[in-house]
Amino acid sequence: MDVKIALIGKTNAGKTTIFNTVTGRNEPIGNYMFTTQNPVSGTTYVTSPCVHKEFGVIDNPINSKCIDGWRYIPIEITDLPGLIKGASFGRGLGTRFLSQAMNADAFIHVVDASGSIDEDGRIAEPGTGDPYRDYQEIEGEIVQWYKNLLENNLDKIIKKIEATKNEQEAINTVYEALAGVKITKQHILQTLEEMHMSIYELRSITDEKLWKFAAILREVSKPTLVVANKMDIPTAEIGFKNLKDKIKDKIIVPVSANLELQLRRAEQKGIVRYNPAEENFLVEDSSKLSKDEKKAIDFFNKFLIREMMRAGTQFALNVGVFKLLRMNVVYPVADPKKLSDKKGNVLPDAYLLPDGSTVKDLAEMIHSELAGGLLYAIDVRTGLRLPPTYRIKDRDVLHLVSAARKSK
Ligand SMILES: Nc1nc2c(ncn2[C@@H]2O[C@H](COP(=O)(O)OP(=O)(O)O)[C@@H](O)[C@H]2O)c(=O)[nH]1
Ligand SMILES: [Mg+2]
Repeated sequence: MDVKIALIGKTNAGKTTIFNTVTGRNEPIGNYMFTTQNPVSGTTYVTSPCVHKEFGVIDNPINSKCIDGWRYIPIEITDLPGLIKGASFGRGLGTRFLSQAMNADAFIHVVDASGSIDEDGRIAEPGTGDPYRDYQEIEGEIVQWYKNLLENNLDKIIKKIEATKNEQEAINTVYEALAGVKITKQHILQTLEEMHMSIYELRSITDEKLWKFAAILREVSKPTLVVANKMDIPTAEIGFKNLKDKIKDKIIVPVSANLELQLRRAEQKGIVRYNPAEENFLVEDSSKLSKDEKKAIDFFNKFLIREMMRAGTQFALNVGVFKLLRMNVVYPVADPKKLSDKKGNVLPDAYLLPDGSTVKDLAEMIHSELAGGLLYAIDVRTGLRLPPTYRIKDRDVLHLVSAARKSK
């Protein structure tokens, strides 16, 4: 049910540092190869202005948190073992990682923008590495993995395609063969459309065309955001510019995971606080700041925020969930007058639903019984009755009415 984001990227790019920063966890960070041996998942949050102010109520969040007027809505983040060139053929940790990555709804591709790692991900002199090459190699590995997956299933798919004259049915067979890796029918349709090809062409597809098919399928099935990490190292400025010049089709967010990790630890001690409205850190008690912490704050707020504009891991997560995955926030309530659940918790839950989801989809997400007897929803803001086909808008507060009276 949770939205899942996976961190991908070359080994030593800073994935685990980012994971620890956003989850508050303490997984081993290392400057040696493959510190992370197995995928680790944790909870982090995206932020959206909470509706409680608008309704003039004090809320008691259950599934989420409300801090300074911001709803922190949980998502799942996975840190995956480092990739290197050749992984799709078993090099390094190989395909063990890749099949795990497929559970995600979106990727954050972490790149060492400072060029402090070599081609194989070993720590090197800053500026000697090539961030764009790292990015391309990892993307290449993922496309290759998709291609392998298609190839391994191609005989099966072709047999099924040949058994039917119905194009929709033929498309279904492809998607069924790939359903284990979160590829939907919509993804297949979109890929065919962008390729200007019919599903029947898979029967005699060239190697080159299959690569292109895999590349497009990878793009549509795993929307991806690029994080340019290690911005605290001076050589990263050039690396970041270079990435922006060469990667035109993706959002690139500058980050310094190391500094942010320090600031998040200071946050846990109550010395600073992240401020989602301005995407910067506020100092709560400057007398308690260590010299390093002060430097980290200055760098984050002045350089990253003022000069680079929009930066940081929280911004990256929000962009991933709200822009790439186009999620809306919805607040279901059992009692439309008190805006509460049955126990009296006001605005208890905030859910993420992809744009285009309906009242019916929300009901299904909450409870299948509720969906079965669903009659309509009440828009708590206006008091209007909304049909099950109503498309939910961001920050809707809805009361679902079902014949089964299982309303939440
Ligand atoms: N200077 C600097 N070093 C970083 C940053 N992020 C990570 N590192 C260092 O890069 C190395 C690899 O980090 P890690 O998170 O283990 O990378 P992973 O292999 O991608 O998980 C460690 O020595 C980190 O301390 C950063 O923002 N700035
Ligand atoms: Mg790691």
